[in-house]
Amino acid sequence: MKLAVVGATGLVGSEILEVLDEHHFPYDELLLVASERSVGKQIEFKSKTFTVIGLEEAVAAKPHIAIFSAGGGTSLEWAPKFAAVGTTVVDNSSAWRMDPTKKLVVPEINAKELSAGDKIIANPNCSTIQMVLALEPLRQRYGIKRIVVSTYQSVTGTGKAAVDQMMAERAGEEPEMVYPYKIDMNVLPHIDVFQPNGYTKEEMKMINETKKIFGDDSIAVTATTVRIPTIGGHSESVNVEFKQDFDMDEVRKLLSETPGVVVQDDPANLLYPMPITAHKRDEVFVGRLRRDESQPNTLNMWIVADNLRKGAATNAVQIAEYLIAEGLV
Ligand code: A2P
Ligand code: 11C
Repeated sequence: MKLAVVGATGLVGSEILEVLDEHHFPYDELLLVASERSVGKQIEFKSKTFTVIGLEEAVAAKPHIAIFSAGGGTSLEWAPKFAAVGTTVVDNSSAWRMDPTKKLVVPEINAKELSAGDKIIANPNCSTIQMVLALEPLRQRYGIKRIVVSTYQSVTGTGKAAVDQMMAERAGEEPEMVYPYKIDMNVLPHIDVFQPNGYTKEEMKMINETKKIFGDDSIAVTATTVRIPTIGGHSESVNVEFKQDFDMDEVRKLLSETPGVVVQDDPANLLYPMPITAHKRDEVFVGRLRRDESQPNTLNMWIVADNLRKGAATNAVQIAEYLIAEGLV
């Protein structure tokens, strides 16, 4: 098993390496790939020294799987080149997600759709993954009519430069601006670029990706995505209207029995999900479960996950693990 990590020097790339290690991922050879700027750079991983290689060299090595996290442009140009030599690409960018010929996969929900012919597989956006994973058992049981989501997203979702901006502001230093405004001590109702309909691209990702993963265009979704000055994870307030009525005890039971989901819902003891406790964890945390008393069949939930883990690295590694386990590579 030859595995390539493309974008190995980035925030998600280094998280992928941590997850590979923690999961005891069964590779025989590991190729660490980045831009020409980083070629020749040495990376220490599991007491070994790896030399970063470029994309041409990585394609020539014909890895069985390449996990990409190097931006949409790199994926658009290079994923087909890997696929052409027989590599299965698991791509973290938004480049292929809405391509009708590509699968958009959260393994716990729809990995069964994958076949050996899928050479480019898309990993959803982080804020979408954590929401759909927590909603899936409830969707199966009650059916979903409409989702209203508002997010509180970590600066790590933007990349290392954004973390640097926040930390420089916090230290009273002159920051290199990544966001249009100060992020520390502030909240930006703006993630990714604005679209002609007034929504941001991040909001449209949540809307469109949710429908594709659930395989149901009839589900109504609306989103407001917001950047807050935190690291550790993305938080989401989700208001979901079901087709049928539900029972609160059953909702808790269904969620607590869902692999990858942890219920933290004990307000009397001040237990609820937070980015600080979700940080570096692979699971999605759910709490503040309560009936929306303003309309029938509707539930309020608070969902938190480490966006670099289940939102990116962990989900991608799980797809790769599934491909190996099912003999699809
Ligand atoms: P490099 O470090 O050589 O720039 P982040 O989102 O944290 O900034 O990380 C982006 C990752 O994608 C880095 O590993 C970066 O490598 C990689 N990357 C960016 N542009 C390219 C490119 N054109 N080809 C290959 N890797 C790229
Ligand atoms: C953010 N969700 O938090 C974004 C980062 O489509 O994979 C991931 C962007 C993507 O800014």
